[in-house]
Formats: sequence, C-alpha cells, structure tokens
Amino acid sequence: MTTTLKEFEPVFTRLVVPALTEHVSQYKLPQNSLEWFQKNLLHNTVGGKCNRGMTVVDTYKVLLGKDKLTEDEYNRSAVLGWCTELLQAFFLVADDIMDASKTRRNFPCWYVMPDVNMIAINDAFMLESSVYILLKKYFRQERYYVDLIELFHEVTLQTELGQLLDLITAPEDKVNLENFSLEKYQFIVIYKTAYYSFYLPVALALHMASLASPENLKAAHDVLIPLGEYFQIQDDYLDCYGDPEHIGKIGTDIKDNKCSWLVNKALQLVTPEQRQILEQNYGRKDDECEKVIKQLYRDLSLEKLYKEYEAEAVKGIRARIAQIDESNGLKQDVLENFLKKIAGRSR
Ligand code: GPP
Ligand code: MG
Ligand code: MG
Ligand code: MG
Repeated sequence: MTTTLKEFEPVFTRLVVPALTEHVSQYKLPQNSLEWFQKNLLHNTVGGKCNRGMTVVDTYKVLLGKDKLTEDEYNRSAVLGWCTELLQAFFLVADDIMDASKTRRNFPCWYVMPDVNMIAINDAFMLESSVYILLKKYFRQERYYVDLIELFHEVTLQTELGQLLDLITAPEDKVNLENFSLEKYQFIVIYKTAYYSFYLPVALALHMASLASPENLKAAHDVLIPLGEYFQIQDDYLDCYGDPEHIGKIGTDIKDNKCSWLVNKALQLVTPEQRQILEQNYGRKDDECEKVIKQLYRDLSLEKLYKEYEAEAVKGIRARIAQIDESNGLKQDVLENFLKKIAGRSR
C-alpha cells in the first residue's frame, strides 16, 4: 500500500509547522512577521497532489522491503518528503511571478493575493530556508546529513539552470522561432523539472535507506530523468489542452513565448503559410492571438501526436526499468510505482 494524502498531510501540521515556528521564534520578531511566515507556508506548501513528497515515503518503504513502516520511520521519511514539497513551493512562488501566471492549485497565485505582491519574492526565499531548518532539526545526527544538504543544493542549482534557459529562450516582446529546438527543449525540461521532481525524492530515500551507492544513484537517475522529461511534456500538453478547473492553473505558455513541446512539434509540421501564422501570433500577450495558435495546433492534430508520443514514452521507460539490476538493493518497483502515478495523468 502506498501512502495517502490523509496520512501525509497531517505530518505537515504535526512536525513541519511546529519545528519551523519554534526555530524562527528564537529571534523574537514581532508577532505579525511570524504570522505572515505561517500564512506563506500554508498557502504555498499544502493543497497540491504531493506526488513528490509521498514518493519519498513510498520509495523508502519499498527499499526497506517492509509492509509497514514504524511510526518513526514514517514520520522521518515524511518530513523529508515535506522538504521536497517546500523546495517545490519555493520554485512555484517564484515561477508564477516570472510566468505572470494567475492561478495555482485553484487559488490565486501567492503574489496575486491581497497585500502580497513582490513580498512573494522574499517569501519564496523563506520557503527555501525552511528546507534546511528541517534537515538540521531532524537529520543532523545522521551520517548522511551532509549528503542530504549537498543533494538539495545541487538539485536547486540544476533547477535554476533549467529555469534560466526556459526564460532566456522565451524573451518577452521578441518572438524568434529560430530560438526553439527539441534539443534545447530537452535540456530545459530535464533541468527545470526532472531533477527536483523525480531524481530528488528517490535519491533522498536511497540515502535514508543507506543504499545511496554511486551505482544505485546512477541507475535511478537514468530512469528518473527520462520520466521527468515525459512529465514536463505532459505539463506542456495540459497547459494548452487541460481544463483549468481540473489542473488548477490557467495555461500561459503560448502568451509567454515558451519553448514548449507543442510549439516545437508544430514547427516540425507547418507549411510555409502556417509558419507565418505562428510567427505573427505566438508569444503575444493577446487572447485573439492565443486562439489563433490553438486553432493552428488543432489543424496540425497535435493532440493526436501527443497521445502517440505518450504511449511510446511509457513503453520506453518501462523497458528501461526492466533492465535495472536489483542485486544492489535498488528495486524496479520503486520506479514502476512512480511511473504508475503519472502515466496518462490529466492533472
Ligand atoms: C516548471 O515549469 C518548472 C518549475 C516550476 C521550476 C521553477 C524554477 C525556479 C528556479 C523558480 P512551468 O512554468 O511549466 O510550471 P507550471 O506550468 O506549473 O507553471
Ligand atoms: Mg510556470
Ligand atoms: Mg515556468
Ligand atoms: Mg507549465
């Protein structure tokens, strides 16, 4: 049995918020700053699917080969899961400002909330700092404490590199379709998404289970990075074709001039006339232009192309998982479970 939100979410209230509150309280700042921090934590960290966080717990359990974790094992792996959710909260608060998004998890983005605005930038930094407060409180005594810190630092840098390339490939007011390529696309998505969303949770569980040998980390990496690439292609597809109510956010990729999977595929298929349409309407902050692009995507049957890609991607990842050598303690099930969580997702 995999863990559920019903089990995982209470750990946030029981172990995460009190630890962070206690740590910050030592500085005896005025009460309103503490209350602001708590509101920031609540609005931005809770309310998502928690796939990344719960994967730390599920992976740890499979690696230990147990049917049930002890209370202590559950709590500690769940705290590490919440660290990944806090890192993600840090990224999302900042990403929504950079992408000029309006909604996230069916709520207004944090920077759009009354009185927040650019304080959200500082709030994002505080979400990042929270990761290290929790690591210190709950893991300082472990042999692998430094490994955890180094892992969070490296994955943060990798995500920032991906975000950098995502942003400079999508300049505002300077649409140049020559800038896009599937090669660049792959680099963007692996760095901005795959490392923190896929490699990180599994690598954390490997460290906790004392199975983080270079061989196991590499074997996991070589499946998780393609899995993360597939996940971000789903995200790009849903940005255009998902129901905003259902996915909890309103797509911005066309207006934001993003080097998305869809536009790259369109570029491979367009006639010279259609390319003109793309040139004239992509990346414009205009509802009509966005509609023209969506119609072009329909004319090119991109939805069908995506479904074909998806079926092939799942097959390819399954084949890679089947090749994993289980004799060093890494289990195929760890990766299969993660694949199952996201295959064919609609949100
Ligand atoms: C997802 O891109 C990538 C991130 C959330 C990483 C952000 C990294 C930073 C260093 C801030 P996206 O913009 O497609 O995500 P969404 O569709 O959820 O806005
Ligand atoms: Mg975004
Ligand atoms: Mg973005
Ligand atoms: Mg997106």
